[in-house]
Amino acid sequence: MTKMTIAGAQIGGIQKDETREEVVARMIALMDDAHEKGVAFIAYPEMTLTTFFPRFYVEDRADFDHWFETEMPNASVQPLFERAREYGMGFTFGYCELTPEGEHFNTSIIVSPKGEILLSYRKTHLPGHAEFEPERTHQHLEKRYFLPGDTGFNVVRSQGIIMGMSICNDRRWPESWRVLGLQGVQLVSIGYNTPSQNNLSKDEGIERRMYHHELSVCAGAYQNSTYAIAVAKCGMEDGNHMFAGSIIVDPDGFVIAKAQGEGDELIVAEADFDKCTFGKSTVFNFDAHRRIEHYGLIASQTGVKEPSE
Ligand code: CDT
Repeated sequence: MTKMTIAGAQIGGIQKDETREEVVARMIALMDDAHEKGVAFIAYPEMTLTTFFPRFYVEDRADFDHWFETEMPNASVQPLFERAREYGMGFTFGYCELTPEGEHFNTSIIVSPKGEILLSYRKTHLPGHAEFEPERTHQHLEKRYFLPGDTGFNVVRSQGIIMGMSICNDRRWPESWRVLGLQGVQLVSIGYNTPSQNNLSKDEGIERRMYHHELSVCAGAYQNSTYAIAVAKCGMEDGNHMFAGSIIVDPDGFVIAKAQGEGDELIVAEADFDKCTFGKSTVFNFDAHRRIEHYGLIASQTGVKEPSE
């Protein structure tokens, strides 16, 4: 029997000139609050340490290397690691990783209550585009600044359960969830930065975007019988709005905690990980019911091929 109090630490907008130290102080304030509430595991968003810079274009991408971390942990985040160790709290957060080989990834890590990095995940599904597109009102240049992740979706045992990660756009792809589900995942943490502005469709307002976010996380959790924490960096960043809507979802696909505002905010839920067993042993007993002989296209074909007329 594993029960645990889990939390999502939503972070309000981070402006361009905010320092890592200032952001880490905000993260620690939420961690202090979480500790008072008995939280054992806390999830922070995608790219927690900096503004969501892929909205800006630079010709020479090296000019943006200052948004990246060349080691983890480093001096800026050390106080967060120390506070978590003091509290015996596990955590996860996202940051931009620049490897010694000069590769750029959108990364997140799971850290044990002892402060050890147990798992590193590099974002697989990079939305947006690689070049400046003048017809867009807002640029989304993740494909310019990051390589597609090379880790795949892995899990780790920590704090008595099986944990895994996705990052932002990954939550919309059932394939991400299923690969984690096939490893018995019981808690998926997903950080996100989702711009509210729409570039190419006037019909798609914030309500629809929010619905698609919740739909994706609830479906992923239900169909793999896992808890999920989906946590935003949101609000206004340098004049650009990103929606909030951080949620914790149970293995039945129900939202059990939800952020009310668009600033720094803690959402907390009691998780009983035994509840993962029901779905995993009945309707989503993969071993009993999956038919992999019919799923080949999923792993062999990227785009749609329609039949000939
Ligand atoms: N950060 C991130 O992946 N955001 C995307 C925005 C998609 S619209 C270009 C998301 O899926 O939320």
